[in-house]
Amino acid sequence: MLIKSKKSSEFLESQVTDETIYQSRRKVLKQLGFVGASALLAGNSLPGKAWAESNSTFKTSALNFKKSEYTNVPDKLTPEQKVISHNNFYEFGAKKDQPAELAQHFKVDPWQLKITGEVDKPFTLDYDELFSSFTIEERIYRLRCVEAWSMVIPWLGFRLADVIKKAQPNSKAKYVAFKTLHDPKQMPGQSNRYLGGGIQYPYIEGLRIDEAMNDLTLLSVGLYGKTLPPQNGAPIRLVTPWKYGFKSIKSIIEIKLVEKMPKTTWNKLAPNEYGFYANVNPDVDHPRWSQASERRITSGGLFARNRIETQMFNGYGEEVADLYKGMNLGKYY
Ligand SMILES: Nc1nc2c(c(=O)[nH]1)N[C@H]1C(S)=C(S)[C@@H](COP(=O)(O)O)O[C@H]1N2
Ligand SMILES: [Mo]
Repeated sequence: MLIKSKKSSEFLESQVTDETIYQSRRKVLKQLGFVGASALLAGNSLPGKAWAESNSTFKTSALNFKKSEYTNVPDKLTPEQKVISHNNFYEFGAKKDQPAELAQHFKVDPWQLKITGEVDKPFTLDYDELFSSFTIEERIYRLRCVEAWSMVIPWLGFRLADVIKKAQPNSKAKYVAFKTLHDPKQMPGQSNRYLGGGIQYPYIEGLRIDEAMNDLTLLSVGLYGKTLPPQNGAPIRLVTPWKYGFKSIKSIIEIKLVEKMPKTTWNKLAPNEYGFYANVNPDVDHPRWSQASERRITSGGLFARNRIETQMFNGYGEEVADLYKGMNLGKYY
């Protein structure tokens, strides 16, 4: 069991920053032999952070949407510029500022998203159909990364449940498996293992069917009123706000209903650190850092101190706690 008792002084005066946790996550990859001198070279030879002003060539477009019951939150929104410039998307580089830069030429149209597997009515959505088949609504959710930083993001999207229902799952459909596009020509991290952090691509994720059908579970096609920028997972990505961010898989091409628990990317890489469930839980620490608190990214510097307590299920217990009744969440982390 990974539950540790919290010493209150431990984190209040913490010297732990995202930077150290991030380095620590990379250390595992290093131990596995994936991050070395060439990774640093690959990172350092890139042209810096000026992209935001000068290099943003990808065009997003305004979307029509309706408000939802999930827009009334007490949290302050994370500024759009931070949402689209501080990203985890290892296909475009394992550093936070790399995806925004290296994904600018990513082609999202044409696109095909297949809904398949244990269903009676498999179907495919092309690029335009991603925006026209379901009613798009706005939902403001907290996003809590396993690295102990968080954001508050106004997503646009629709319920995964509606997509799954349309495909008519059969009785063998117990889990849902997701897959990101595999296209090393466009995604440099997929062909350069130093840039891509040693992950085996394509990136894959999974949910239990009842988690997938939960009202909170969103397929997002936009944020801040517009289509998604590539660094945030264009044209369509998952958002499961009560789970650590790595469950929210980006740039999805396949949603497959399956009978057995699917493999997932970070769990394959370090199973003792990243579980299948990955529910946000302040009482179950990561083996190498505490999950009791997090740094909320608002305005202010990238590594500015803005530490808040992490909430069980990221504050969405009312909606999701029932899914895990009777489960030992220290074991099923
Ligand atoms: N395909 C893919 N999906 C991914 C990732 C990734 O590297 N590849 N990173 C995950 C992680 S660790 C987080 S925290 C979120 C970050 O989403 P954001 O950049 O839109 O904030 O995306 C998740 N989805
Ligand atoms: Mo993350």
